[in-house]
Amino acid sequence: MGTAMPADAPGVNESVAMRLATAFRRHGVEIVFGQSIPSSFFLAAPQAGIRQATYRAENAGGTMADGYARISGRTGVVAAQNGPAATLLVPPLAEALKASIPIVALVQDVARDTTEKNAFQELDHLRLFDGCTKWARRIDHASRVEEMVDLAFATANGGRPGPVALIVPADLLTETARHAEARKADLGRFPLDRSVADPAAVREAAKLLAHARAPLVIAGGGVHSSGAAEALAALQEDAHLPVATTAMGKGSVAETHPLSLGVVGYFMGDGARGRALRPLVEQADVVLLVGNRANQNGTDSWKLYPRGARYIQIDIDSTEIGRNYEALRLAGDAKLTLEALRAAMLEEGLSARAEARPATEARIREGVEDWHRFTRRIRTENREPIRPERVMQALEEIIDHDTIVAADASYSSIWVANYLTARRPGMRFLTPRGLAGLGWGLPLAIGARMAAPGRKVVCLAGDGGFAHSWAELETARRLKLDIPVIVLNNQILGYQKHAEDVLFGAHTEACDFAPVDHAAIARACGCHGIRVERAADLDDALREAWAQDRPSLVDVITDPDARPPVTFYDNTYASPF
Ligand SMILES: Cc1ncc(C[n+]2csc(CCOP(=O)(O)OP(=O)(O)O)c2C)c(N)n1
Ligand SMILES: [Mg+2]
Repeated sequence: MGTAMPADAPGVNESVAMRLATAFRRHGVEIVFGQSIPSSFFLAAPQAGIRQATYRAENAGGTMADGYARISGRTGVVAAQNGPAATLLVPPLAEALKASIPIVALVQDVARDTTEKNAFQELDHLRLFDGCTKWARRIDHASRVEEMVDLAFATANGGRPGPVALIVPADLLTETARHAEARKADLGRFPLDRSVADPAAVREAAKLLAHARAPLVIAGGGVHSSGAAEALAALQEDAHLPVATTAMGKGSVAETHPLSLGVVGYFMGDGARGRALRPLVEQADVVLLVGNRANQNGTDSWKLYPRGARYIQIDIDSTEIGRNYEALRLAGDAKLTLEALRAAMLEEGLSARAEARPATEARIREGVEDWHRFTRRIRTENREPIRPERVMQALEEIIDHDTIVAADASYSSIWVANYLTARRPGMRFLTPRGLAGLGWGLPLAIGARMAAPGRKVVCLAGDGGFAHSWAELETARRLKLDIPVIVLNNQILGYQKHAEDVLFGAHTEACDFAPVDHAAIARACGCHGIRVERAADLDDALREAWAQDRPSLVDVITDPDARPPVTFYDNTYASPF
């Protein structure tokens, strides 16, 4: 049996399933992450030019769609069965809602004439998805397919991007719908519509920044979503503005630029790249937030950003502007608004900025050099158990400006933010900072790899988080994705354990695991697997992993006492530096 319905099978070309697939293709969809259901959709999809990428578990599949969207700039699409499968889409849709990533979830529903009868796996999907999507609707009539699909894509990609759920009853999919409405628009990319902030507000912002004593830009993930990295880099260089980022905004400017502070937030403690740069944030008098929702982690529980400063906020979502810091409102797309701001600043005159530049650059250079010196031994010495900082140094040496790094939640995201360098504006570091859920690393990497043919995508995960998505190693193998996965195997829920120790002076028994051989799990799934216990073997193991044409896993036995530079850990443990 084939995997696509023969095009000449009676009624196929006129089925709702086929029309759905055709409409999805019109919106640029080439891949749908799925597991066969809705079957009539997936059997019709190849004829519309859409392939299925089969996940093992729905929560991972939704996250693959997320990673795909983050890298492709197009809508991630995931499909699932009604009931239990649909419930597993809640976590990835919730992450996408918080991180503003457009996903269309196509979810099958029970047949229309069986609703409210305890049909098999019947569930109120509209209520299920209410809290984790921008929009959830059911298609009830064959005549409304095109309209509803367009509404779904416009909602996902329009304004502040986010996830939507399109619910389709199983019986509707096989119904005949003869008169497809002739629609032509491709609404599958984001940002869908670009709008620029009010020119008067842009001029006012330019004036404030041009004449500030100590201005600072803090860029968030919205810069990547808008494709605004080049525009921000031009503003940084031409208007002589220092730029820091959030974890999701990492790579929105090159961290090798002399005016880049790197990532600022809740990890500016001992060993942080940004530790010595904290005063540059605290002493800023005009702060430009762009695509940055000023959340708890990014602001170190709202203690880091200066209280007395004047804020300017560029955001596509006007409800974010001024939420945590009252701000001059620049509601609009980041790219267009940054371009307008740069032009307005050049017009305003930048002599004060140019004069201040050498001193600002010197402070940043000294801070970063200080960090290099302070962490040199921990990054380069071969200690056992292996220090994560040593792993990050090995990774820093093997990646290039085109590599996409995906990290799981917990310490992995922090190691990446702190120890890897963005070498160009637009370099991507994918972290699940919407909700910081464990298990996102590998599926984010899979989605990203599918969106970036020919590019290297590497995944970093802790052993606890990785246990949420082991099964997807088989997915990566089957889909022939050459992703190196590095597992930081400290045999504990590190963040949980260390934070409990600091906050309560004790931790619960949940924090310690029995030993797990992740390399053996990888090999059992047909992937390449290496276990590394000696730091001296690390670089060769990474190179070996990098050279594979299939997924590879490097299981690094790391120091359970190693902590990234979370600020509130300062002075709570013996210095390892
Ligand atoms: C789905 C989910 N469950 C629980 C948590 C709470 N949590 C945050 S960090 C952490 C520990 C993670 O351990 P591991 O993945 O091994 O990384 P490590 O900190 O040891 O490097 C836990 C349990 C979470 N963020 N997400
Ligand atoms: Mg761990």
